[in-house]
Amino acid sequence: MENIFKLLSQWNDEIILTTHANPDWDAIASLKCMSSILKRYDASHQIFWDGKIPAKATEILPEAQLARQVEDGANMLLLILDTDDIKRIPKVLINIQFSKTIFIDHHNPVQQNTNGAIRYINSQASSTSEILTEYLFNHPEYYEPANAIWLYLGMYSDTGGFRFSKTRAKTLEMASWLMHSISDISLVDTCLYQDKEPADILFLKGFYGNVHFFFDNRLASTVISLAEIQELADSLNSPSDNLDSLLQVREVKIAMMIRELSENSCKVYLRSKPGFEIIPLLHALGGGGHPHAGGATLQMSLHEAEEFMKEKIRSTLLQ
Ligand SMILES: [Mn+2]
Repeated sequence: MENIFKLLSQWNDEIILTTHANPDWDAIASLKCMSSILKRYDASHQIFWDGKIPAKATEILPEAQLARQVEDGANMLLLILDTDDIKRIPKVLINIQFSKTIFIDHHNPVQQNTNGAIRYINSQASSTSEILTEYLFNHPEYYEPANAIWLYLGMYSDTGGFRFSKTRAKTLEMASWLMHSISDISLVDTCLYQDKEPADILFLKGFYGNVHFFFDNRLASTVISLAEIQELADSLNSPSDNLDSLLQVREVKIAMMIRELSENSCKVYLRSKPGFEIIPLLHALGGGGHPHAGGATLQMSLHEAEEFMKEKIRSTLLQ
């Protein structure tokens, strides 16, 4: 980590700062915090993001832009936060040859050949926000107290409110340190729990209407066809978050939602309880995520995908 920050502080050319597509609050907080540090270094940088972005995030990071083609990356440094998977960054950046590429992330590593990239991966950390907070804790000269609320929100959301298994003593120590600079903690509620669109509520009709339980209630599964959400699709905010409510059923270990993308492709979303790590299965299917939350795209019809996934889950996870 020290080496990475040393390199950044000495970098004379442009830095492109980015994160995974559809940035979550951990990604947004990390971009915000890293941008403040780069400003302190007087390092010229642009923030690129892509996909679905929470409404409030554009207020927090007004300088962030939708990712666009870079003419010549040869002198540029690409700094990627909150993923170690080059396939998850904005598509227009994937095939550009940058002078240097740096990843800072907390997910369990996805093994990939990204020649010569510098990686700081701390899989023990709850979030990228936690990693950056720890750096600032040790280097308070770069700390921007106004960012405390966003870093707290990043940690809070990636840990489901300090409940998920990656929550450790260090997480709470860092959160508690940030609290000294937070004047209005209710922003957490505003950003995370009062951010829905009417479409998000209407979506629940199909979501709950199609739930079935399998394998002695250890799998809860729901499917959403294109027709069911046609009019809602554009306004939906992370509908897979609703899977958490299926895990509230005592016997359920795995919750699954399959969403039809076209006649022959579907997106599978999985969530699971501790002791049931879904990530090896998702990696095997070409997808990714966290040990207990993630997804993959399958080239199958909705019905085929559900049968296929039920069998995979039964044979690999529910033995
Ligand atoms: Mn994260």
